[in-house]
Amino acid sequence: MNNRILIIGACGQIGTELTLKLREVNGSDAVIAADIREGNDELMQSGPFEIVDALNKGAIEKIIDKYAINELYLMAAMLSATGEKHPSKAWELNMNSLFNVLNLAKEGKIKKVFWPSSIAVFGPTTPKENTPQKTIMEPTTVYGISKLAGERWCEYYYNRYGVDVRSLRYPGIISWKTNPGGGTTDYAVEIYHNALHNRKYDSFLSENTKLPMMYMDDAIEATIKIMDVKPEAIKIRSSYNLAAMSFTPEQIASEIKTFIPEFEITYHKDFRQNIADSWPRSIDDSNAKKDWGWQPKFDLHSMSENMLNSLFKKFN
Ligand code: AKB
Repeated sequence: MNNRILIIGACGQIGTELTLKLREVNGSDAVIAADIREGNDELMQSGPFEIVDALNKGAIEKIIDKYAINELYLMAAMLSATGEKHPSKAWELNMNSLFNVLNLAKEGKIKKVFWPSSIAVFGPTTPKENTPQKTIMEPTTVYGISKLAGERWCEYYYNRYGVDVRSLRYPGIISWKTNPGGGTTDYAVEIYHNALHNRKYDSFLSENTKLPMMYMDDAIEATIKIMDVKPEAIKIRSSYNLAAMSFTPEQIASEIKTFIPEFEITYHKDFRQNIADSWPRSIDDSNAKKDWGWQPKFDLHSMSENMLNSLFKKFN
């Protein structure tokens, strides 16, 4: 059966690049982008687009019927920092959008679902280095609580109703095409923009705050790969740990200085420091490597080179 794909939350940081890549692979007409608002020109001009609220199950169902969709990526979510400002809205969006999609799959409307989880499922009592797939999970943010609950529901719908749902615990994602919004790891994107345009950056996380991160190209590759493998290869139906690199603000700043020697960083922590302090510093993703052949390509140096070159071309 040919893939007929719907991406909800297609205009966000990951949704935008995922849509473009899936259109490249499957053909533009087979990949429907949907979001509550329009996206950037490249996304809007590359294929079909529908306005949809992820909380409106009936509206999602209409789009599924209209385009004969069989595969759905639910990328709409409220991230960690914004979630702390609007806890009940974050819970409502993150949970009910997932229920809408899982129920549509349970009703046989779609055959396969991708839903992103996050390193935010872990909390201060989780082992911080090389955090295992299975470990203590006591998240302290509403975003993390919603992702952990979502993981349990994904596994439940797989076990109870046979829903083919697949998921990754994304680390902080770094990209140049679309900005992230409302996350704690967003500093690692802002820093490149500021390095290029202002030669300085004021970090809202302290110099030694080490967090797991990944370049967008790797995140997209992992997402497409886990959706492509046979169902039998997926041994974990909650969500897979996923890793590429870990670094601190100080380490990313000194890497940027190898390209822009005048660059300077200062530090003024805000409420996001507490969130970052509750998360792992590095992740053990050996299950993803073993079960479906995951292997990241970018490290801090190759990512920085690619980010700075791409941003330079975009703005000049
Ligand atoms: C955030 O910072 O909230 C996200 C995430 C790690 O899931 N980027």
